[in-house]
Amino acid sequence: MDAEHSLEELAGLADAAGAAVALTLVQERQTPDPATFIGSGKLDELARECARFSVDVVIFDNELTPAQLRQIEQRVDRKVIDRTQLILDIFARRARTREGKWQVELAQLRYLLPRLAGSGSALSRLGGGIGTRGPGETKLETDRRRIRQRIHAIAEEIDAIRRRRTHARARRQKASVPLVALVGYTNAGKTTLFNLLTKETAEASDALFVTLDPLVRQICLPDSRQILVSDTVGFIDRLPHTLVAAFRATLEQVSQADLVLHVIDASSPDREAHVEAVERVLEEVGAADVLKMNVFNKCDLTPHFSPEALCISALTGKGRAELIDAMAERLELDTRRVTLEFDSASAEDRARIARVYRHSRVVSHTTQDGRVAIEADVPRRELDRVRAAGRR
Ligand SMILES: Nc1nc2c(ncn2[C@@H]2O[C@H](COP(=O)(O)OP(=O)(O)OP(=O)(O)O)[C@@H](O)[C@H]2O)c(=O)[nH]1
Ligand SMILES: [Mg+2]
Repeated sequence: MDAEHSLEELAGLADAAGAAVALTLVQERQTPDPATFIGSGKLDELARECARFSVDVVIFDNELTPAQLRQIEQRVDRKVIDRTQLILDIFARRARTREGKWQVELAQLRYLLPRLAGSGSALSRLGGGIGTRGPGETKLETDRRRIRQRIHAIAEEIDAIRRRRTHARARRQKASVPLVALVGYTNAGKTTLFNLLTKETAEASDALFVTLDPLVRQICLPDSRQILVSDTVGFIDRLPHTLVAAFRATLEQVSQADLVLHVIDASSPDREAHVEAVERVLEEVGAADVLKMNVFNKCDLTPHFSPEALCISALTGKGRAELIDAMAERLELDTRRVTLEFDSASAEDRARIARVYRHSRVVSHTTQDGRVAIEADVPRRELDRVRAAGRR
């Protein structure tokens, strides 16, 4: 994404954080200044403009080092934050559930910890080389220790939630209901589509990062099979790493899905860059290998979009039936032909045989000397259990 579009997106993010953009400054440089990121002259200009527009806060589109942040803050005499902090701030505002709040706090603390030394603390105002000992340092150390303890406590809570989720997942696999995870760039229309598919009324809005907490609902396919659909947090270009790490439990659901439905805003001029950003995050959360399907949304705004692509409008409902058909087909097609052996004297194996008939298309069934051999097309999500039976 070029600087101009990236800044437009930053303005959208600022808006989502409740800030109004007073002015925008761009600097073209081969390499950033190691001390102040932007050049010295540009920094003076920034300080002047900040005073002229009575700016409260300066937002950098790039991630700044703790030292750069401090330097710039001193020179412009304003609060300075970077893109990562801005996104963390939005997430903090939006988090609703306990888990969501914890995940955001964890990300914020992890981001804060290495930056704690500066931030205009009493220590740096003592001036000169003072500060190797003394009250300032003691306070800093106490703060650091407290933050580390808090990080530890939160991480444990999140872990507990994650374990419960693993149990829920095990139950789901037992019931063998396939899970379709909606993913996509923020504002692509995931929640609108989720509502269209599930007849839910989750909040969808033009602001960025409206959805943070994962939602899962069951829907019924035309062939009366059930599937689960999940809506989750949107992705963004340069999604802060601390956030990806903190939301790992949430995003892991995506890597466990039977099908990832990548919702793309077909009307966005940055469509390609958004698709790439989403694919990078999918890789980062270990979901690159999950069966994936692209769906182009907002086709009411770009009616002449590629005819080969799956085009829908989550807003008007156009393409809903086609999408459901395509999902059903993908979920069914993704089967493996295997030959399974069972012991007809074992009650466990008889239950497994019943299960194979329930979830697979059986090609042949032969019995000889108490051994049952079944050749069948087995859905991928059943394979693990099937293999467990085969290994015995
Ligand atoms: N014109 C048009 N607008 C749409 C369509 N689908 C969604 N929108 C609008 O796009 C905006 C974002 O929709 P959401 O469903 O909140 O998007 P999201 O991907 O869930 O966004 P986050 O949860 O914030 O990441 C809303 O204003 C929707 O009304 C569509 O098919 N056509
Ligand atoms: Mg949403």
